[in-house]
Amino acid sequence: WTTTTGAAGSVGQSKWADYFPDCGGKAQSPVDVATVQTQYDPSLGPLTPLGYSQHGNKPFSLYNNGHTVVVPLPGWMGLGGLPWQFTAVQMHLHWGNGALEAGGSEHTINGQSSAAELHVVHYNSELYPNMSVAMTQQDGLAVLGVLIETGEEANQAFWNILNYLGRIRHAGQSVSIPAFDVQSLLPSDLGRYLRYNGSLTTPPCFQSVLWTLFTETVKISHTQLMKLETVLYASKEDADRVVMQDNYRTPQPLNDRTILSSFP
Ligand code: 1SD
Ligand code: ZN
Repeated sequence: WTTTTGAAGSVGQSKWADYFPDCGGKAQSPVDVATVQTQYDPSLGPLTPLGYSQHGNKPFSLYNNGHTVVVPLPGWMGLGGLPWQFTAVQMHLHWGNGALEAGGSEHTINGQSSAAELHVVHYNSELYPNMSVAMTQQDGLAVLGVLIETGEEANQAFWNILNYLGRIRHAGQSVSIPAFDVQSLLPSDLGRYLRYNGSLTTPPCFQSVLWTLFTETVKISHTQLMKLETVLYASKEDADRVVMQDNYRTPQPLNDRTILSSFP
């Protein structure tokens, strides 16, 4: 499948289902959240990131996989507050194309895109042995989604990633970076979120994800967003340069799903 970069990418998305049948399924992600149609579920308590701040001073790595920048996460990081124990696997970002006011997030709220979106991917380590097995199971994964907007000030936590993008401009490259507090990338209010069952937003689009989308957004500066949107290439070092942009999937039909909210 082609990368989601550029116009070819958005055309490409409509063809995913030809090669990956699940991409045409009834419980796909992302979705648009119509806030008036969400349903308050008082049983949804605050989520607790476990060990996110204990990086142990072992360096992280940063990897350009040709469609996003990925930070693999150590296995002691996990999530509490869900029906099973989930172990962190990696985090990555989705963004737009450098145009002012252009979208970049995958999830949208009342039809509005945000500039970018952070995903922290976890697998159900209580029921499954690893990510590859879990991603094929209906209750296999939990992904945290954080909507990113631009603000006046630089977000110091995001420099921990953005500072090093220049070292992995080409697809396939990776670099070792100083470890940092992963929780500092998340919004401060982890008690207000939306919850629904959906899928991976890239092929094979398995419908295995319990999605949590925080309602509080995080802010990065315009300069930081521009770095994210212009520094990386989706192409390998020896190939013609293709800037890695618009690596987000557009919202998919909600069908018969209900989006729950953790607050009234
Ligand atoms: O797009 C990512 C994809 O790169 C991969 O990380 C996958 C998990 O194996 O997750 C999707 S996503 O649904 O988290 N966007
Ligand atoms: Zn993602």
